[in-house]
Amino acid sequence: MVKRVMNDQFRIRIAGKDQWYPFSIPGSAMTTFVEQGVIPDPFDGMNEYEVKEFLRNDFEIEGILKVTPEEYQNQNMELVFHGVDTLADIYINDKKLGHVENMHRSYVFPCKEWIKEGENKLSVKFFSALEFIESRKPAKGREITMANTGTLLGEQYLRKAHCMFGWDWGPQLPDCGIYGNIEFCAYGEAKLGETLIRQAWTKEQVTLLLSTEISGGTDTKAEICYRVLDPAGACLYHGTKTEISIEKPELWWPNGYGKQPLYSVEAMLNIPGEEPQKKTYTIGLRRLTVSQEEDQWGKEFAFMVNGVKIFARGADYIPDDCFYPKITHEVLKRDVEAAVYANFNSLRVWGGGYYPSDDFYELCDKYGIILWQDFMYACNVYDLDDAFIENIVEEAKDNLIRFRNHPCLGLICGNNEMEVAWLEWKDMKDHAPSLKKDYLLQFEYYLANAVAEYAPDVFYWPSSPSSGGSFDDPGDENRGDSHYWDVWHGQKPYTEYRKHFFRFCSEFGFQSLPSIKTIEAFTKEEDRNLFSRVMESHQKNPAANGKILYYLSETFRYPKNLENLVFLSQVIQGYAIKSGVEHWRRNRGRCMGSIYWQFNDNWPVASWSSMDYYGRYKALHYMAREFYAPVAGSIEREGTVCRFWISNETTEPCQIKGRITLKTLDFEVLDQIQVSETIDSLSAACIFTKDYQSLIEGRDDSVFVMMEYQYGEEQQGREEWEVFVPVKYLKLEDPELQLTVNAENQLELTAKSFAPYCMLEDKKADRILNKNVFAVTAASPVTLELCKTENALEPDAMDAQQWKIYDVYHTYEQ
Ligand code: BMA
Repeated sequence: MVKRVMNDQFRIRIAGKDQWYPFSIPGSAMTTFVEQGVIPDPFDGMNEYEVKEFLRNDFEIEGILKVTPEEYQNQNMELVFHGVDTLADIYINDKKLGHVENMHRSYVFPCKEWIKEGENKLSVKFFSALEFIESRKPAKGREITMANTGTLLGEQYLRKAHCMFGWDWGPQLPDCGIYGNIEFCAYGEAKLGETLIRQAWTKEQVTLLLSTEISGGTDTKAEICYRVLDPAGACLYHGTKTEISIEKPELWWPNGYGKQPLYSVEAMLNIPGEEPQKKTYTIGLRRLTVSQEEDQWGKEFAFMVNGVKIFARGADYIPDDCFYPKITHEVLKRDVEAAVYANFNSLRVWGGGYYPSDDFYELCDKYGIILWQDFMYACNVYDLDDAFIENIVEEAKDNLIRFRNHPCLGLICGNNEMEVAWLEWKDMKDHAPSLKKDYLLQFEYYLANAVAEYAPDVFYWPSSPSSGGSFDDPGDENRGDSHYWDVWHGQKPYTEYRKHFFRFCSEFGFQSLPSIKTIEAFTKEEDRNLFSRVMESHQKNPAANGKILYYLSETFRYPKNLENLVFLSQVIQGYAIKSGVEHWRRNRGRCMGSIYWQFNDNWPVASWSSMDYYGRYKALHYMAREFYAPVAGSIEREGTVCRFWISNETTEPCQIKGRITLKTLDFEVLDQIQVSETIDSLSAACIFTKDYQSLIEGRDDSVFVMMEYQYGEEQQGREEWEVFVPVKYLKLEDPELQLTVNAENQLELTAKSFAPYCMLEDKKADRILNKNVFAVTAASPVTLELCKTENALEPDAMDAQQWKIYDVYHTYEQ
């Protein structure tokens, strides 16, 4: 068996032009022609529009496939294309092997009869997706008239990441190329296919049920044999049995609930006289499903792992780049580490993007991130003709087979927001009833059946949000999952989150501006104004800059410059999401998940993300580390009454020692009580309630309340604070912040008076602190240190000067 990835010695040209340019795989028209200086960087200034026009071209790539005499002896040869984006004809030695039109699929072309010994010319002709969607003539009576905000109409006809045609956070840059790889395979009689690994559980043991496909040959002497290795690499089984029991399995748990031990299963195909073929799968031993028990409110919706119902804490993942070949292992690792940093235990792979590479699933296995995996359909109407049906079923099959064995896979979902759209969105309801019927066929028949066939143990959910499908009130808050956008799109105050008790909130979000360093990367000095053309172009939701200012005005004073506007926009975003999450965690049991919109960006832009395109954490991301912590305190204030809560998402009871204090802004203690409580595992409890009315009378703008608490063996200390008026009315004084480096090479920030929302940003490199966005609530310093994630830069000697300090007092003119 020969299996070779082809990635060098390729070249590319614009169709019809003579000049060739070097091309590497993965690669695309945009990656190459930006690098070659033929087109400008689309992320800089307003260049995206020029680059979009460039993508009206067709392109050709060519490469050489060398086949040795020994390889040529093989009976079968195949070219396998992973991630061809999107419309293309594929040739070997000028013989057309086929036409492809789905970037989400893998295509296998048998090609022995066209291949010769020595050099073979492999070529791919790409056709412009932009031209395709513009020239597509819809079937009569089935016209599609709707596209998402910022998205080009017609993209629903093409199986290409929808957001490549623009979204309300992304530019319209429908690139083309190969973002996966091309493999050359040569084999004899038969080829080893994929193995489905099922797990049958009893109390004490798990039995692996293995079934493997063989393609190509019918040789009855072919034999499949398996090897199972435990997490330490010791062999547990070697032989031909297809039912393999593992005693005392080491359980795989999501992040925060236990370890992620990984076993491996090797499948080998032995054919007499041939070299054995082998595939290895990394698996985790766990039972993972979604529990939908009926209860007093309706029906719960909770990931259940090894019998434990967990509260899902995470965000919605979108493609990391408009240049898909640039979404490398390093980028995905950065993402998953950022998720772990912020105490996520889950991510939702949102349906308007792409299916990430295997690396992503492997990283999520390793770090314990449960995936809510959408199929790639979002906010759309699809014309379900026979060719489309065949195409999407094959797409589902390819991807289900690819990720079904991963322990991180928690759920597969049909689409984003389409069920609810058919019932509630005016633009959607305008379409022909036959298209609405097709919705059911697509998601509740074809794709549901594909899951049942290729990933039979994975929970399937028809849409997000949904109450279970069949247009049965998908917006019902008492069943299934919910998307909530009245805060932000509906411009309601973020206190509204508290009026809702969703069973699982899989989308809710709030925008902010990206880091000033990020803005500097795509603007010239004269563009650095929120309402400049360039800034508005890097904001794809038309009303959003206005909303940022509106929400800001509710809480903060008018900022004195762009830098401070950026900072405050991020703080407001963080605070809004925090208030939603804390409320839902306080209602654990009724609500079992909060997945905020959105985790990341695909270019430098103002958006709902908590981490910007360059991987820079916004205030929200730092705040998520606190509000998503397994043990997290929160203060629920209503007028002058404060309720102090602890949420314990660990599987052990948690012993809390705390202190609740009312202070003046210059740190004078007005009231203090000690608390000591045990919080049950997997629950939330209010540990203290107090009405501060009489204590704050006449000075509500000059006091703050705080809860300090310690827990765990290391007596980790954390705090929460709250004020009784909007921060803009607080009589803040200059805290005269001092940043120093102590003997342990840690940073220490000291303030003379209350300094809410301090945030430190490294002026040079992008460094991640173990804590950021915090208040200085006492005369003693707040101590911070650099995080040493595997990815983070090694700390050089800390230098206080290299940190820019943001704080509320200095955001406005005095
Ligand atoms: C959600 C998402 C996206 C969109 C976001 C913000 O509904 O599914 O469609 O980007 O809202 O508007």
